[in-house]
Amino acid sequence: MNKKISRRDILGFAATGLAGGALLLNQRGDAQAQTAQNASPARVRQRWEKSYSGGPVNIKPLPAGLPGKDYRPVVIPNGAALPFKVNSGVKTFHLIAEEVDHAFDAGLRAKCWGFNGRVNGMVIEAVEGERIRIYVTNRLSVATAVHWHGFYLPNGMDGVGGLTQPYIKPGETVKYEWTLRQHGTLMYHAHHDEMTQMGMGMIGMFVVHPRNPAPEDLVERDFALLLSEWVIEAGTARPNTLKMNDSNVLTINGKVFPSTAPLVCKSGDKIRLRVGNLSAMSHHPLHIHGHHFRITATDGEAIPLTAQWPETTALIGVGQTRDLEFIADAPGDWALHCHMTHHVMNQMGHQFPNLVGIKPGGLEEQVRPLLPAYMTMGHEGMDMGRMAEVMPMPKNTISMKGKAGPFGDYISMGGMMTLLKVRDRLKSYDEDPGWYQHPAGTVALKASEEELKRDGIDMSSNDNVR
Ligand SMILES: [Cu+2]
Repeated sequence: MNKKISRRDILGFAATGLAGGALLLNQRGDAQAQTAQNASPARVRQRWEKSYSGGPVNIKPLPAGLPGKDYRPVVIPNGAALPFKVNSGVKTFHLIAEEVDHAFDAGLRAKCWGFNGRVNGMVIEAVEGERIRIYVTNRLSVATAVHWHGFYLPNGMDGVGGLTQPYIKPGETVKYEWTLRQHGTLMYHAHHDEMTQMGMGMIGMFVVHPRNPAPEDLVERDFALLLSEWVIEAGTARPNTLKMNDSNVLTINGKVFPSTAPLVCKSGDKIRLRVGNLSAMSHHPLHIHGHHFRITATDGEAIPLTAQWPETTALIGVGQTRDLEFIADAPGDWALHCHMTHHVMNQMGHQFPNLVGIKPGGLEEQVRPLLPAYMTMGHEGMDMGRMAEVMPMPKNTISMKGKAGPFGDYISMGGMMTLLKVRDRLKSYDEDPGWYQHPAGTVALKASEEELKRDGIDMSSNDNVR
């Protein structure tokens, strides 16, 4: 990985011919140019070696990689890439730790801690082989330190407050600098008073693009998604980071559904979801509908094709990243969500007694003076979505439910959920294409009398289903 990028490599990169892309370089490249010789060691590694730790420490840095030329930037729903400058060949970033008045959703704001005005959504993007310098300014009222999670770097750059460096005190700016000897999906986060500072939102994704990408590295849509969890009690203005198990706001890039921006794709696009989890206590089994993905990398290390794991649900443990890749070949609006059912609920959905099967009558009216958020859960006959819409809510809260969908009915998920919107035709990747228009006859609708009769479904007896 520490060799110079050659013309041959550049041709190989261009020869993959990314459909419709603003990329890249020299389009005269031939398809044969890309060979294993310019693949990174991570991709061709066949067996255990003496060291996996990124090779020699004192390698000569490669020139700073530039978006559109050396890499296609990741797509960051509800977020942004941290800007950079190149100073004497060193890619230079300025990360600012600060308080942020963050909107999780239209109905819920909280004073969180984040970076450069964003909570969970500020992504650092860089390129393998380049030298990076990251200034971290502390605008909080407490000391901090920032750890680069999963990186091969000199120990003193590792960012563990008190262990590998003195704290970054309020008002101070500290300089981190090293040469990137790896590529992959990595993360960064506060590493001082961890429970408080990470719980307040001081986490982010750090994507290092390969210097000489192999054809299989290139995708049309490369999404960065960071999972987290919060405890924000109804009506309060700050996350409660002391609670261990009662997270009630589950987020992707700091947003809950329906405020999570959809992942917009064109039919046939190759998609990569770079998913990280920096929740306090929860692992998240992220589940996709209508597609299968392969887990192509873990914690910034590529998995050989023969060992890739096909899944529809990938467990993203705390502190882990997974790259999930698939072809978006099924047009539609597909749910992409954590499969823990409590993690696709919003704030108000978790703390009610189980009254499945009862007829509540006037129960809610009687209970509500005592418990303003009270709503009977899951009993027969109530339209839960409507209820969530009309019931009076405490200030600064989000209801348990998602939003009205294309059929007028409520989508009963919130929290850690987004939509994968795959379309044959797209005006722009940057525009929500609206609800999917299903071709006639392809929606599950109420069966007609004729259909029931035709297929011998006898509604007057249970004999045919027992
Ligand atoms: Cu989850």
